[in-house]
Amino acid sequence: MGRGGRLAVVGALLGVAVGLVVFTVMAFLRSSPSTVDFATGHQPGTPVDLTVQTVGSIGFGPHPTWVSYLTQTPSGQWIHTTLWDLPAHTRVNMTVYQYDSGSPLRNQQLGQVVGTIGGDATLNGKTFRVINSNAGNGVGHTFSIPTLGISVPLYANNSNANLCSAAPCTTHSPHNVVRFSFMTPGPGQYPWQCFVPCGLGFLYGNGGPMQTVGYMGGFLEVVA
Ligand SMILES: [Cu+2]
Repeated sequence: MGRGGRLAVVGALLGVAVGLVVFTVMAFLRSSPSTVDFATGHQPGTPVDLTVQTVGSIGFGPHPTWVSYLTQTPSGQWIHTTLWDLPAHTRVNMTVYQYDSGSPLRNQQLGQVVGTIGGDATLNGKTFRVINSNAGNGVGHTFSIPTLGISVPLYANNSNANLCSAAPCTTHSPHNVVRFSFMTPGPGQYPWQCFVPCGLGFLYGNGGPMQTVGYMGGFLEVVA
């Protein structure tokens, strides 16, 4: 093969390699979870209802065994995402369907409800300000927005019960309903996450789903 031929082969191989890299990068970028829009068309002064669920294992996608949150869209569809667009200075009425089991908290501080309107939350209709995770079923997850000083413990289900194993779970499975409200601040991006080290099989429980957007953490994109 002449010099020109060899150059052509090398060039072609290089082209394929670059193409593969670009394809992989684009596939990775596209895989980021979608955002549920609660801001567009919002009537100023009215609250936003935001409903999520926690499941012990998502049951599909690249990490079917990972623990996860899911979000319900305004039209009622369950989506595997933790990214929300929200209007600024607006009351958010949160409902969490908690389908997972739990354990005693390593840090008892996280058993407290902080930063919500009224400083409390309801568990299956009963108001509470703290959960003693050393009693009963323990705590499965928290819903926490560190930069806003908001945190709510999510009481767990009995791990011996017939728990839902794949999302989205329905209320036919054992669950706890946790409700609370908070105010969104001014525009900006605010991370939220679970503070229970629930990443089973990862170092100290803090890897995997605990550090992957779409599973145990996400963002509030607060818009004006
Ligand atoms: Cu968690």
